[in-house]
Amino acid sequence: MSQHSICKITLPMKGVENFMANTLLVNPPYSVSERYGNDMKKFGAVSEPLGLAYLAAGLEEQGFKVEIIDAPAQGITCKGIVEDHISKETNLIGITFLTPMFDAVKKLANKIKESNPGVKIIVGGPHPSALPERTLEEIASIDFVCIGEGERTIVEVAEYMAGKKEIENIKGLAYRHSNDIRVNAARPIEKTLDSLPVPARHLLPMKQYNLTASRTRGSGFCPTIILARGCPFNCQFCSHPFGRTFRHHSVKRIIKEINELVDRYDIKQVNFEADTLTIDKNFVLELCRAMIDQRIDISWTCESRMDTIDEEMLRIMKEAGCWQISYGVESGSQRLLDSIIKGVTKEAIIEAFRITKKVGISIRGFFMLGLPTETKYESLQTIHFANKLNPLWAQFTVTIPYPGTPMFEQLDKEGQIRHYDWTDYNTWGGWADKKLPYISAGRTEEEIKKLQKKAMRMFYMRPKAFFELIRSISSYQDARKLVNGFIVLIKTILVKPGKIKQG
Ligand code: B12
Ligand code: SF4
Repeated sequence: MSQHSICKITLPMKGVENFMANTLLVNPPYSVSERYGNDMKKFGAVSEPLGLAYLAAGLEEQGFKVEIIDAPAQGITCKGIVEDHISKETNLIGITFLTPMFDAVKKLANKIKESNPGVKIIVGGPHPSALPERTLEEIASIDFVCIGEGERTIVEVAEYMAGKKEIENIKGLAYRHSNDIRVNAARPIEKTLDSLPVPARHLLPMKQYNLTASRTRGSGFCPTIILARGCPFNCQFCSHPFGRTFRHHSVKRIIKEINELVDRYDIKQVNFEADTLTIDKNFVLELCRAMIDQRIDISWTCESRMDTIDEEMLRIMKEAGCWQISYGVESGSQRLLDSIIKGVTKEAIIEAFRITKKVGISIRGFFMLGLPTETKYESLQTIHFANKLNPLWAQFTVTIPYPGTPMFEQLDKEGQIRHYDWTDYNTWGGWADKKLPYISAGRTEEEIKKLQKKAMRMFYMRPKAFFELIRSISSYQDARKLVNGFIVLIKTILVKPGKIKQG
């Protein structure tokens, strides 16, 4: 089957006799250049929409027909989706939706409704989950919003379409009723993650995916497995899409997913996703021991909080194949770390970096610029702190108060949100030239955007960073990625930044 063609499967029906919901799930056409800007687009990740693959697996398990279009990965446009991928049988279309995808989702939903008025459209994901009523108000062509985890909700909506379920009984759903919008009772979080079927990766164009150079070695092909959901911490910029209760898959299930990826796609590396993987030390130790005992020979990366690791854990992670951890450092100012309720001190960060390097695990650091009330001095403190910590890779993003975060609520209440053009809510706004939704008092948009580029130059153009990256090269692909990266950085010195939108 071509990786560019839509993946189709037909399953024997399990419980739905007459009217079948023929569901099409869509990752909307939101291109890598829109996300990262033209200069950085080569480095952007094209990663699998695992949320849709989880939904599809739930639908398949119940005997519903389902297809997935991953528009960015398959290079399919809005017109292409509407003209070539909606069949006479399609009656339910589900679209996944992060805040900056707003325009792409709106355009797609409107076009679908124009040419297929009978088709029902449901959206889900962090943006509509945070603003269900507003999303239905702002996009008239959408019929339903799924709030929170969607595996059970989508199946119940498909059952409703088949006349087997009352809409008011579907938990975690917002919908239109006459001229009103109704929001049903909340859906409880999925307590036992293993009760969810393995994501339907067979419906995704798996070979099209590529993670960034900073997260892969050799080839960029590095699928993701979700190990856990939920996080009890309180970082003010985080929208907690999976709630505050940490839940993980069983080690048995995780090993099964790894083995499936090895068998089907011949993977050599994998990315473990979890809101806070290392919060449960016993779980991490059990997983790593199982990987070592079962001689699972793949290398992996993960993200973690610096106050939830210790040397014993890092050593066994390394032995089990972990070669890189991403840490969210966020700021070099203790005042700002406290104000965003990060819950770590600069000393704890320095110590976490020290032991991670000592164990021999490479580090990717995330840093935020333009936090609420941040001064220019504090921005520079963050860049200097990044240089001092010296991870192998550093990522500097502009702070965006995303709906659903305490930061958004606070700034919105204070009247400090500059605009609600959701498509500009992009953390790469300096590169992709977006109008920033928040700027702290006394600072300008132009300055923050320039700073995002300057931070990268100040970090990567240090001889130490340069030579460590050269030392990390393990293949021809790695070398090519690095050369391209340096060309982009040099361009930021030579070429003036693009015009900044007014408004
Ligand atoms: C891994 C990750 C990434 C990865 C890959 C994401 C991917 N595969 O697309 C990378 C690094 C590339 C990334 C990039 C970005 N990310 Co990100 N990312 C995450 C992270 C940590 C995990 C996402 C994940 O794997 N989820 C697992 C799957 C199972 O969940 P899911 O997709 O949300 O789907 C479930 C429900 O949401 C729902 N659902 C989702 N879609 C639909 C559709 C329908 C029809 C229904 C019924 C239900 C439904 O059901 C699913 C199953 O339960 C989350 C934090 C988090 N915990 O969610 C942030 C998060 C999703 N990212 C976020 C953001 C902002 C971005 C960027 C926009 C940043 C930017 N450049 O400005 C980009 C955009 C990327 C893109 N897809 O185009 C925000 C979103 C906030 C918001 N209001 O939109 C989050 C929540 C982090 C935060 N700040 O709080 N991200
Ligand atoms: S940013 Fe990470 S540690 Fe902080 S609340 Fe969100 S998931 Fe938890």
